[in-house]
This record gives sequence, structure tokens and C-alpha cells, in this order.
Amino acid sequence: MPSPLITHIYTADPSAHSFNDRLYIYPSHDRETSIKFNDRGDQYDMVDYHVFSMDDIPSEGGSQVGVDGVEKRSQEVVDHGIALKVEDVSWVSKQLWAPDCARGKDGRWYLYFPARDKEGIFRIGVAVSSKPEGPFTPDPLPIPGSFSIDPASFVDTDGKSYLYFGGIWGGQLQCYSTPEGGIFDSTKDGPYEPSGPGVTALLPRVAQLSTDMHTFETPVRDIQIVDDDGKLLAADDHDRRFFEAAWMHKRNDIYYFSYSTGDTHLLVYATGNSPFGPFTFKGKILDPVLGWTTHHSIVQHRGKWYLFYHDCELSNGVDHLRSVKVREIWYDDKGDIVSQKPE
Ligand code: FUB
Repeated sequence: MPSPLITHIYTADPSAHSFNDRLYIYPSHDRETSIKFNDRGDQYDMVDYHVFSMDDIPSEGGSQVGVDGVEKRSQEVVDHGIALKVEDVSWVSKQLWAPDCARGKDGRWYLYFPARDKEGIFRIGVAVSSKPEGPFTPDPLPIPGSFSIDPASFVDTDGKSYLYFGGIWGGQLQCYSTPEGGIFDSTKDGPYEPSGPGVTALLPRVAQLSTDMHTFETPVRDIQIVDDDGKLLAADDHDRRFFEAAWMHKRNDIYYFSYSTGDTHLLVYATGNSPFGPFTFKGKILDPVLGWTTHHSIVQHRGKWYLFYHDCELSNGVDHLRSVKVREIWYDDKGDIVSQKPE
């Protein structure tokens, strides 16, 4: 089993990117709290972000075991310190959750982050830096029209940029009834999601980003995830329906949309021909790990593909004290993601 990449603090929700031939990780920074565990996720009470970087993954590909391996690995990962904190962002009340970062056409780096506003509603903010490791300067208000959690940025090969987002239960996606969000329905805030025969699952969202990376260029759209017959996944299909942790990557002109199934604790993916979808469900990327949440990113670096994810091994299973790990992944000749190197 891979060892934690970072051992001096707890880290989760790793969004990894290869910038200037160096790997950068943008994770959540978990911390101890006395807040009681609940299905709104109040115990995930994070107040800042650290950015990490490394030249490359050690050749063991994340499969080092034992104390020596952990120490060696940790020495190779640079912690660039606090890149952004709650007090820096005027609209935020609490809970800096899973962030991501993209490079803009202006050569600067844009950190996208979800947090509760002063009314307790999750919005998505953006902060900018001249360096990939920050520190980042936030815009004074959240991105207009943004809602829910887990922003994941994607810069396509044609230069257009997109923001994927959404998460149900604590992430509040179930509180919105239109693709664009609209009015927040507080009666659905909590561990609620639709259910029943013929009811389709809640859908993640995407919008194209403006050229300056600060706003949405297009209206927010639903992302359709369908089965092999082209039917939307059912709300009760908890092994396949979207819960949170959207991620987009592209390989050989195929768009891979991956996500967490939440209460069934799987990382899964679906593929399509457009960054807007629809995406056809393909299968599992990762079995449940120790801990409730599972959240990942997929990145190519120096010719290899890596799955970054987290588990709670370092904290002996405390759900809100997680640690980032990495393992190599491969593709078969059909383009399906496989966890063993094909023969
Ligand atoms: O880290 C807080 C939340 O836990 C994230 O936003 C979710 O994806 C889950 O990992």
C-alpha cells in the first residue's frame, strides 16, 4: 500500500498538476477539531491551504512501505507554507474545502476554492498569484453564479478553461433545482438527496471560465452521466451516481470525468467527447479507502499517469484527518483506466 506523501500535517482532496515540469499539489489542510461528526461535514473545519511541490514521484510509484520510505518521500516534497487563509477572504465564514489551481493565459495561477459565506452557503472563490505555489490574493467576492463545493479546473488543448463543481449533502448541491443553481432551498440542507423509482440522480455542474479566469463565461450547465443505454443514472444507484470530487482530464481526445460516489466510498469515471459531456459511465478507479471521504485527481507527469487520493491511515482512521497518497495508473488499448500495468 502506498505511504502518505506528506506526514507533518494532515492533507486531503489533492488536486495535482504538472506545471513547468514540476508536480504541484493543491490539497485541503485538515486539522484537529472538537466539532462532532455529522452528515453536513461540520467536522471538516479547515482554515488555510498549503501548496506542495516535487520534481517527480519516486520510482516506487507510491508503493514504499515503512518508516524509512515515508521519511525519504517526505524529504522530497516541498511544503511552500500557507498559500491562503480564511482571514484573507472577506466573504468567507468558515470551511476552506477542496481547492484546485489552473494556469491562466496571462501566465498567472488561479486558485479555486469553496467555502461557506457569511450566510453559511457554500460558494466558490478565486485567488491569483504570479507563482504556482502562491501566496494567492483572493477576489473580494465569490465567483458570480457559483455555488456548492469541489471546484476542479481543466484547461483544454484548445486553450479554453472550464470549472467543474458540485457535491451533495454537506456540499449543498441538493439545495438547487436548476442547472444554474438559483434560489437556495434551505429545507434540503443536510443529508438529503432524491430517491425512488424512476428518479434520476443529481448532476454535477460545469461552466466555461472567462479568458481572465475570474468569472463564468457561459451559464452553468448540468453534466449528464449516462449508462451504456444512454439513460441518466438513477438516484438510488449509489455505486455509480455522482456525490462530490469532480475531476476532468483528457487523453487521446477522450474526456475523462471522474468523481466520488460518497456514501459507497468509490472513485469512478465516465468518458465523453466534449468537456461538457454527456459522459458514459465506465467503472471504478479506486476501492474504498480507510475513512469516509474519497477524493482524487489524475495527472500526467513526465510521461506517466498518476492517481492522487487520500485516506486516513496516518490518523488511524479519523475521518477528518486525512493524508495524500499517490499511485501510478495505466490505460488499456480501449482507453479504459486500469490499476495494473498492461502486459
Ligand atoms: O475536504 C472536505 C470535503 O471532503 C471535500 O470538499 C469533499 O470532496 C470531501 O473530500
